[in-house]
Amino acid sequence: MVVIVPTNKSVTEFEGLHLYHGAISNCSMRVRITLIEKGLDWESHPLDLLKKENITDEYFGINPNGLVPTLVDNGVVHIESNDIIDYLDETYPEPSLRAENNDEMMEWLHLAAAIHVPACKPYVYATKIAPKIKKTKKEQEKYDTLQKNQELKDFHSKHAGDKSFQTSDFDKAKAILAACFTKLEVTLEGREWIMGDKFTLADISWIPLFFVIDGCGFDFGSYPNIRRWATTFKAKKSYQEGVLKWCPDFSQV
Ligand SMILES: N[C@@H](CCC(=O)N[C@@H](CS)C(=O)NCC(=O)O)C(=O)O
Repeated sequence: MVVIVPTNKSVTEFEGLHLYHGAISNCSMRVRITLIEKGLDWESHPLDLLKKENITDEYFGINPNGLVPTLVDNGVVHIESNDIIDYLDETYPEPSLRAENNDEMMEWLHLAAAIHVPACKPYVYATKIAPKIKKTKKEQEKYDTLQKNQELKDFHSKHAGDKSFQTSDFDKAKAILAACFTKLEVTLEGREWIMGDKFTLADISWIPLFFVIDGCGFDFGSYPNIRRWATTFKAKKSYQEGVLKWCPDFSQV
């Protein structure tokens, strides 16, 4: 659980579940799917990342990294999407989204979290997002003042101003993704879901990753089990309402 003491105290007054999220954000998709699977009511606070609505004093006062998603549960602020979905399943246990083998399930969540900055973010920015999200000089100055997280500063400096991602950044990201999707492909052999017969947080963690990376043109031709898994989850209401309602087609972003 990653709980934040916000400097923007307005959120501490919130009652019930509130989600700050982005339509095109794979990390936000995880939390939306989980809330829908659980049948929980939540108040939506959408932020348009392409309009840089996350880069404000108000939002950095809630999420100190300026990232979506942020969940506020009765005034308590939670960040980190994989921790949020784990928290939601523990706090609102019905229906359960937990595998019998909790350790193995959590490894999938930790893996998704671990590859976010080294692989997912550079792949998505290099293929699609970076040119659409260029900051003006003024916006860059604002970001540099607000952002204290060095890993995120380093990442965003790679496409600041006239700069763009190097081929080596992209190749490294693609190699990490290929290794992880190969592990997923092998795991899904003979299984409906990542952990077997039950749909769990492991699927919820990886479905949005598949959705955005596929939308960025990654070739899933040699991953038949992943394509079958994708067809199965595409029929779920939580996918239609948690992903497609907000972002009908990532390749069109
Ligand atoms: N580890 C974080 C990563 C969150 C993250 O990077 N969110 C992206 C959208 S998926 C974002 O807010 N990007 C805006 C930015 O980098 O400034 C989590 O899992 O919640």
